[in-house]
Amino acid sequence: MDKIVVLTGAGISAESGLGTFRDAGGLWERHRIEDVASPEGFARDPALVQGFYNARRAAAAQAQPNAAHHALAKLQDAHPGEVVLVTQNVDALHEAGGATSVLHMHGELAQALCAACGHRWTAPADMRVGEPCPACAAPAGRPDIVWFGEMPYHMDEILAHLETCSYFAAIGTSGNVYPAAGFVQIADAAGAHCVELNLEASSVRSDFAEAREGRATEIVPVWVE
Ligand code: BV8
Repeated sequence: MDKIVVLTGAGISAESGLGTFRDAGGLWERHRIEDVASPEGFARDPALVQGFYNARRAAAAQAQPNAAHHALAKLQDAHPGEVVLVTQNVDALHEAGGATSVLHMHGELAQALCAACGHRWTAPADMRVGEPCPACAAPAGRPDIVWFGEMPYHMDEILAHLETCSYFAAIGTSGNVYPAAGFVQIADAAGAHCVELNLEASSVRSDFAEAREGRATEIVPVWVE
């Protein structure tokens, strides 16, 4: 069985109109990372952070999947059970594009998490400071997002797939954030053929055996073929 692990980042959703993190005018340009994507930032200014994610949740709810999302769903359909889709993205465009069993290693905008009891529920469009948890009633609801300094989700499962895959593709990610940026080295050490599909060279481009440059909606459908 030839297992393929695909890792995606903000670049695959860029053509659906969702901001990336580091391109000019990216999300972080308007906010310092520490202020909005960290537990400390949330503790310091929960209204700013809830507002930041409410705005992204609204934008993501309006966005449509693009040809790259559809192409990856087609790849999964063509190779049932062999394509593991890991995303750093917190939008639901892979699922909207027909993908199944998407591993959201950095969480999901559509989910809320109770910081008191760990309960998860579908996030309201606008989460408030002190959002009450439907399970324990504590005013501890927060976005179900993995912030800097927090452990990404599904890591054991992801690492097991990386160590046993034949192909690894990173799509639309700048390779700046770990542990995701280090996945290529694990796959390469396992003997996988590693390809980067991105608008430009990422910070870890030299770890890949192959690279294809261009917009995801153009190069991903061609690569899937
Ligand atoms: C952890 C959710 C430990 C939030 C995100 C020093 C050295 C190394 C590591 C560290 C360090 N100091 C701290 C760390 C660890 C830290 C880290 O890596 N920091 C970096 C900044 C140095 N990592 C963490 O904290 C992680 N956790 O390490 O935990 C631990 C251990 C034990 C116990 C507890 C904890 C957690 C990191 C997760 C943070 N959360 N997202 C939110 O979404 O709001 S990160 C966020 O940025 C994204 O999720 C993504 O992962 C990351 C990078 O973004 P990209 O997706 O790559 O997007 P970007 O804009 O950067 O790039 C877009 C790319 O697309 C570009 O290359 C562009 O050219 C391309 N593109 C654009 N348009 C297109 C395109 N490509 C194709 N077509 C197009 N049209």
